[in-house]
Amino acid sequence: MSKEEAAIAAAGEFQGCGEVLSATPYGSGHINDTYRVVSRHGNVCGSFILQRINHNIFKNPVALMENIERVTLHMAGKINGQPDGDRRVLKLIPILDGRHWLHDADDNYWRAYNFIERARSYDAVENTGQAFEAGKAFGRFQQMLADLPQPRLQESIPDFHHTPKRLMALERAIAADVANRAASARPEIEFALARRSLVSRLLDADLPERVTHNDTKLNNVLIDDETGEGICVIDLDTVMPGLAAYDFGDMVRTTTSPAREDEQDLSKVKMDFPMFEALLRGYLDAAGAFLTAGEKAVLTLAGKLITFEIGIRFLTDHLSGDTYFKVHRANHNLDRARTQFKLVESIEAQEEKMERLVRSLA
Ligand code: ADP
Ligand code: GN1
Ligand code: MG
Repeated sequence: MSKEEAAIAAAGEFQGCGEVLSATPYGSGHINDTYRVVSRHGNVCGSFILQRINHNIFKNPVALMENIERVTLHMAGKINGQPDGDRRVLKLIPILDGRHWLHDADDNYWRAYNFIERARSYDAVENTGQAFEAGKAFGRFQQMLADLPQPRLQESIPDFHHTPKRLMALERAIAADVANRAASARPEIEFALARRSLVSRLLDADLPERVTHNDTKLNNVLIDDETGEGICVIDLDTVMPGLAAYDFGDMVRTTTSPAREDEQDLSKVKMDFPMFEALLRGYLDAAGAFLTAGEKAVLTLAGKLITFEIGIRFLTDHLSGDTYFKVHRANHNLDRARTQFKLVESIEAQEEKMERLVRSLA
């Protein structure tokens, strides 16, 4: 059975799916397999999103799905009654027995969401309006989850943003050099090791734990085609306890550079200051009221540190023979690491100006 055939078979298990016509790979994520499923009810065709959860990476898919159930229900309660409410939060579709995931005979875990129509995600930022809207959407997301009732969410990936542990993993990968790539990645390895003093700075800052998204890439927010609003935050696998700074940091990484994450022409990669300003304004518009002074004080640092952290992770995966992130060409993870490190340099060059802006607005 091909991957698409397996997806079509899985799609047929979800309630109200009708007659499944097709399942087409969708989006540009690095971990899960995402499909847009088209199905027919009588003469009417509709779409939904189907995802196969990568359980080599998410070791406890049921715990992950329980987190998503709680989070989507909580947000739906807040959004209930708002105009366009059903496009503002993901809604899980149940299977016939009422559960929100399917565990198939091949040990795959699947889930399905309503398809948010008339909106799309962007892999690279195009204008300051998008940066503002992305910042605002993720800020609102944190705000809606600030009063999520106990118990604490489960950690879908423990130590996900523990940068010192990410650096230790890089050091292990350099020493093991299983793919024999360390020699050709010397400049990137040196770049990373020269910045070891950076890695513990957020953990040392004594910041409050919150419910955070933890994967706030620009392409994890859907932008409304007509109004340009950041209408729905998606990709909820890593929603778990974290620091607000992790989310803002990953927004800076993906929403201030006009280049894609794997751009090979490094001259195109930079932290664009007007984008940063728009992103910051959008984020503070939604989150400024609940963030503490300590959280506001680390926003620039967060941008640099989280960009550095993801760079370390791409480099580690390159040295380990590309076992974690999906790759589509030779040296793909190395190219991704290079863009992150170029961005870190660009942030370093503008850090004082960024700091001044944060102090004036936050
Ligand atoms: P991944 O973990 O692979 O990044 P995502 O959940 O981000 O998976 O989905 C991949 C892409 O599919 C997104 O960038 C977005 O374009 C699209 N997408 C995901 N969920 C929806 C949805 N409910 N409605 C419309 N498009 C969606
Ligand atoms: C992965 O699933 P996706 O593509 O949205 C990764 C993130 C990285 C990102 C880099 C679970 O996100 O942590 O920042 O790639 N997700 C996981 O693009 O590791
Ligand atoms: Mg995604």
